Amino acid sequence: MRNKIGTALVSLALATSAQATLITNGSFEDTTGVLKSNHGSWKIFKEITGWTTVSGPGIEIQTNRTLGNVDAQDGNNYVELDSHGAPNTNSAMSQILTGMNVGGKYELDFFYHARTNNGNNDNGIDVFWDSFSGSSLDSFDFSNIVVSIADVKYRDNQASGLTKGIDGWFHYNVDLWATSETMALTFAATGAANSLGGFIDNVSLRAVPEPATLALFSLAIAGAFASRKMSKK
Ligand SMILES: [Ca+2]
Ligand SMILES: [Ca+2]
Ligand SMILES: [Ca+2]
Repeated sequence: MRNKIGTALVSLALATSAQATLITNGSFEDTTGVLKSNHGSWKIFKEITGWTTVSGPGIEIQTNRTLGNVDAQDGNNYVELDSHGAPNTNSAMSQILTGMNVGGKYELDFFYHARTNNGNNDNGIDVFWDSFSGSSLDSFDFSNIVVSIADVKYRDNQASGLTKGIDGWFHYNVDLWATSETMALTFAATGAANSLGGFIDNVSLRAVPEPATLALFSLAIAGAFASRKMSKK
C-alpha cells in the first residue's frame, strides 16, 4: 500500500512541476539552420533549429562573454534581435507550436538582458502569442502582445539590489492559454534600430495540468489512503 501512495505522489509531482518544455532550442545552443553572415563570435541566421525570422535581417546569435561581460544565461549562446544587416530594422523570430490543448494553460519562462544604457527604448522586446484564426496566423496583432519590455538599460540588469535572475538576467514568467491547436510564440525587438538591443535566452513553455487532472491525482491518493485504512481492520 505504501508503494501505491508513493506512486500517486510521484505522479502528482511530475504533473505539477516536471512538464517538459514544448520549445525547441529555447537556449539557442543548436545553430543548425540557414546562416546569412558569420562574424565569428556573432552570426546572423535566417533560421535556426526551432526558430524562423519573421521580420528584419535575421536572428543574431551571440556566443559566450562577447558583449560587456554578459555571459549566456544558459549554455554559450543567446539572441539579440536588434540584428545586424539589411534591412536596417529590428528583427522578430517565431516558433510554431502544434498539438496545443485549446483552452489549456501554459507557463512561459525566458530571460532578458539589456545591452545599452541608451534611452529611446533601445533594448525593447515585445513577446507575441498568436493563434490561427481560420487558416491564417493572427500574427503581429498588437492585442496578442503578452510581454512588453521597454526602456530597460544595461545598468538596470547589472545593478545590485534589484530582483534579477542568474548573473543579472531578468527572469520573466507568464501564464498563457492556447486559443487554437497551433500557436506561434514570437519575440520582436522594439525601439531604436541601431544593431544593439535586448538579449533573450533560455525560453521554455510548459503545459500546466488542468484542475481536473489534479483532482484525479488527489482522488488516487485519497483512494490509496482509504484502502490502507480498510486493510488495517
Ligand atoms: Ca543559451
Ligand atoms: Ca545586434
Ligand atoms: Ca536598439
